[in-house]
Amino acid sequence: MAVLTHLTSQEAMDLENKYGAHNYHPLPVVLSRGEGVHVWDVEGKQYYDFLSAYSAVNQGHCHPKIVGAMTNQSQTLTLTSRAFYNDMLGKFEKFATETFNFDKLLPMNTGAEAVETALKLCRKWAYEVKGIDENEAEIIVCENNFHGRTTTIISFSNDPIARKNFGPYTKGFIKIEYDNLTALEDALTSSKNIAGFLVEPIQGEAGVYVPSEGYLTAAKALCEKHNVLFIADEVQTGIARTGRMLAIDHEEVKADILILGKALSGGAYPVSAVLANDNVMNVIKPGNHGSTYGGNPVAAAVGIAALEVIKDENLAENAQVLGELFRSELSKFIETTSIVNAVRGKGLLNAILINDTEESDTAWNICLALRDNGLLAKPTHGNIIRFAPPLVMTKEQLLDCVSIIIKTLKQFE
Ligand code: IF1
Repeated sequence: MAVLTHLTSQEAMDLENKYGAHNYHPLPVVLSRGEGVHVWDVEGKQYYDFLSAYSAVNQGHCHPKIVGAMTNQSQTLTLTSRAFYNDMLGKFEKFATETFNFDKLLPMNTGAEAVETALKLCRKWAYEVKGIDENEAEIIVCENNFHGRTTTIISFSNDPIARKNFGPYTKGFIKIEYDNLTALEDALTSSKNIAGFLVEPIQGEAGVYVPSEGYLTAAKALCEKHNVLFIADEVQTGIARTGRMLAIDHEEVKADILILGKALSGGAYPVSAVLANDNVMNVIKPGNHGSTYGGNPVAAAVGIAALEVIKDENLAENAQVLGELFRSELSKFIETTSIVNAVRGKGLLNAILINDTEESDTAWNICLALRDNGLLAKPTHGNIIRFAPPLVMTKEQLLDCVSIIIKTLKQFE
């Protein structure tokens, strides 16, 4: 078989099953094109994308401005490594630090790399600025977190599937209950070696858990009181997804270390970043950290275009308005049905709780039926289905999707 022949969906799935590692269990649909809020499978069927590659495609699939920037730069200069300067990185760093109001940015590629970078940065600050004894730094994290899949990150995960048989695990992390300020204060006072608090402003993978109003504000204040860095992982919640540029903006909280990824590139190219002010970022010296592709010219061009699209098209405002409409429509339906217990979320990061056990396959079967009805979504844990369409969706399209979702849910009543 020539490598690039057209495949049927089944042929494509068979190839992946035979030649690919089985590290995923995808919904059985094979996509071959994306544009805006729509994707098409290899047989040409159109779907609404209600996952957005886990909130990476906030700007819509194949956004022309982002693809144009990527194409132009790819025909000019793709990669220099950081052994030399390039003419794009500084522009991206300036634009992004001004957008998020930080002194400096450290560019990486994936979200997990950015989380790892933030952890290293926090530890080095702890030893060289706070004065914690070397190798004694502790970072507080939350139960049911999701920050990526590297060995250190899964070391502080409590998801057995993500963690089991990948030991020995990295030390130096204290787990506390999410959205529990007493637990945070207890952890902060439990040791003089606390360096940072790493938190998702909304726990995405855990099931779109929105913390209590004021939690992030109070948590930041507690961190300040104890000279501990507040580290916001906005890889999934950032870049306008929740109705503000950052999810922590809903409470006007400023992170000491901000982690971005996913929609920082609009889903066109791996781009992630860690932002901090000089009092933190300047502990990093030449040779301390880096990556071959981190800050490459294509990533920089794509990152600039992706942020410009968010601003130019007012996507945070659109996410806010359409998110309220989505939850309002679903809430009305929930009053009339037995199959859904609740809807929750912020902006266009939402989830519904299916009225069945975590172990049931009802949520999965609902997602199969949604696929048949022209909308793609996927369960997070067991009985929770996440809904996260591209932020470029129109009101008419959203209402069309709401009717597809309700029609599908009724099939399971
Ligand atoms: C997969 C989950 C979501 C993230 C937060 C860091 C990262 C992620 C808050 C790491 C990545 C992705 C990973 C992707 C599916 C998706 C995901 F289901 F895995 F948990 F969104 F909830 N911080 N989340 O959400 O970024 O290294 O992946 O670029 O692993 O299948 P990454």
